[in-house]
This record gives sequence, structure tokens and C-alpha cells, in this order.
Amino acid sequence: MQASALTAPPLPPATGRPYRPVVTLNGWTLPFRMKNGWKEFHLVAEPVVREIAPGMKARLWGYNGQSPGPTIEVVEGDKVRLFVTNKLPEHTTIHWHGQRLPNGMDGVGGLNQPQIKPGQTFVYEFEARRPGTFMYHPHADEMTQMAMGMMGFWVTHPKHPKATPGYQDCDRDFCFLLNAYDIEPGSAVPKINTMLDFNLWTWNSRAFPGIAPLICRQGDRVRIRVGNLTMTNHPMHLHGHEFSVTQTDGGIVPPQARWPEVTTDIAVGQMRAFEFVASEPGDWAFHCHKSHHTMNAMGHDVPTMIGVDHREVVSKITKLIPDYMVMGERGMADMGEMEMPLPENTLPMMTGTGQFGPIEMGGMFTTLKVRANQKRDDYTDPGDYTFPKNQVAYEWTGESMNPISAPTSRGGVIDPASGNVKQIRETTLTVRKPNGHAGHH
Ligand SMILES: [Cu+2]
Repeated sequence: MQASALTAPPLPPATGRPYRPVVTLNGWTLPFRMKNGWKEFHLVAEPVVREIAPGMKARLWGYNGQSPGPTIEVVEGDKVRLFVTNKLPEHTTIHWHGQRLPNGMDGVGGLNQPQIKPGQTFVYEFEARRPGTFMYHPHADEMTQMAMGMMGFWVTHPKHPKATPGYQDCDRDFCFLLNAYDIEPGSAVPKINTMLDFNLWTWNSRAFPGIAPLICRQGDRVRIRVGNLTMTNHPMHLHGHEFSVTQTDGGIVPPQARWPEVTTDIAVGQMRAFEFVASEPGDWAFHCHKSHHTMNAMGHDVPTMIGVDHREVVSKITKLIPDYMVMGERGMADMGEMEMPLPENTLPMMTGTGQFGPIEMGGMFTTLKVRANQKRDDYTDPGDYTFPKNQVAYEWTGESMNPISAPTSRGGVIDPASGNVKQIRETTLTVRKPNGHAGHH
């Protein structure tokens, strides 16, 4: 059982074949025992309370005290036996997503097995036939159970790493699942019927600033494994480095078929592992590039106020609503700084603070911290990056560089073809309002 939502240290195997264990962001690896040549695990499906980020807890369903469940790590060729106990109020099963296994172990309720009723324990037995990156999740009342947070990660390490074509050992091997919830501010249970308009975009059921940073030593070879169990794709973008996808959900990508990139899209149901050398020191952003996915709970029905001067109207509104705030007419960045009173148990839309101020991010965002003086296998957070002198973008204080005021003060813009100042006329948009009821029947 695990009570903490923090990242547990990697769990090296006490018996069996050695491997470099993975680090599950804000998660943990399930210990196993060996019994007559079988590697045995025990998963308990049950209601859990998960801290999404400090200040917000969700009532989810998960495994062994947490959502997602613990990561399962085995070695290619291992005979694996998984006990699954159901402590949920309804039946469940577990599907071992991506594995080669006997059909009766695939976990599709009704199709491959009877569902596991509340109180029952079922056993799954199969050989971990191929190395790679996998997931597990229920295949029984799937929409409900996945929307409630039931899922987990699975890594099968290669038996002979050096003899496995295209496989390279890494110094750090991180993994996490992409998931999403729709939890109304002030409540704690996800709305399970939401299909697309989620308000919490999470990694391992955590939202920034609750997501742990990826701590690396400069020069480390790093692997990041990601599985997507949301309802949409997520273009994962890493700053400051190029990476290659080295594994898909189907196995290892042959080296000659890889290409360098800085963003890779992960579709629903897919797993990807990508690798790079963490050569550039700093605090690098690592996030989903859909900008709504790096926000926390927000309303999507809010009108755009950019360019609207509502100073006049605000005095009238405050007569009715004394706490009313003028927002959004210069953009939304004010939200990052503002300490607005929030309903209980929710997260500010834009949050996180860096050494220069508000980061204005939430959801699927964290940092890759690369440090020259980080010790091998040390995952302790080194704190904020110390920037070398003269290597931070700075304010220009020389002669005026305002590109708008100079030409418009002469009443026009510079024509790039002739270099002459061209007069422009401001265009007025005229709105034609309907008059009369002609044409209505
Ligand atoms: Cu996304």
C-alpha cells in the first residue's frame, strides 16, 4: 500500500535478474515475491483519495491506495502471477495493455473472463514475452473506471540488454501516464460522463505544480516513457534538447527508423519511450503543447475581453456585486498573480512560481532539471537553477526601440518596398443592424 503522492525512489530488484529500475513520477513500483519460479504481485482495486496538487484532493478509484496504481516491473521471460482483489462497489477486470499473453488472460470482461465481483480475488498468469512499455487498466465498465482513475504502468526490461537490437541502457528512466479528470470546483468526485471538456489535465493524477520535476545529472542518458489514457492526443514537448522515440507500444524502433524531434504526439491508448542526453544545464520546461492542457480548473464559457474598455461599467457592476474584478481586457496573465478567493478543493487556473515570478502554467507541465553537480542516481531536487552571469534575457534600456510609436507619430508606416512613409487610414468596422421585420414570415 502507498499513502504518499510523492515520487518514491526507484526499487532495485531484491531477487531475480538485475535491471535499472524506473522512476514513476509521483508514483511507486509494486514489490514482488518469488514463488516456485513465479514473480508474484498483488493489486487491490479500491476507492482512494489522491492529492492532485497541494490544496486539492480527489476521491478516485485506484489500486493499493493510489491512482494510478503502482508500476509493475518485470524482466523479459519472467513468469508473472498477479492476484487482483476487488474492493470496489462494482465488478472489475484488468486488461494488460500491449502484452503478448494467452487470450484468457487479456482481461476483457465478458469476452475473455467473467468479471471480478466485489470481494473476489482473481489470478492472472502469463509470461512477459516481450520487453517494452505497457499499461494496465480495467476492461469492465471501462468508461466509469478509467474516468475514476483506474490505471497503471508496466515495464518489461530486456533479459539481455546488450544483445537486444536497438536497446540502450539509460542512466535515468522516468515513466508516467497521461490522464484527465472533470472535477467541479468545490467537489471531489470526477464527472464520469465527460467526454472531452475535462478541467484537470494530469500526469499520474497530478497537476502542476504538483507534478515532480525530472531530476538529471548533466550528461546522463535519459529515457522518458509515457502512456496516454485520456480521451485526446497530447503533443509532448521538451525544451532545450532533441530526443528520439526509441520505443513505441509495439516494441523497439530500429535505430535507422528514428528521427530527432522536440515534440512527439501521443495518441489515445499509445505508449512512447523517448531518449536523449541531458547535455544542457538548466530548468527546462517539459509539457503538453496544447495550451489548454497546461491550465488547471477553468471555465471555457468565459467571453474574451481583450480590447474591451469596461472601466465605466465596473462601477455599476460593483454596486450589485461588491467583489467584482475587472479581468481579461489586457489578456489573462493577471490570473497568474491574482490571489482570488477560490471555492474549496480546487486549483488556480494558472499557477506555479519560479525565481522570476509566476510561471502561469498548470496541468500537464513540469520541469527537467539538469545539473552538472547532481550525483549519479541522486533524485533530490536541487532547487532553482543558478544562471551563469549574462545568460538571462534582459531589458533593453538604450535608445527607444518602440516600433509602433516612431512611424505612427509621422502618421503612417514604412513601406518596405520604397522605404517611404506611407499614410494609413484606420479602418472602422461598421455593424449593420437589422431594421424592421421585412422578410419575416
Ligand atoms: Cu495535452
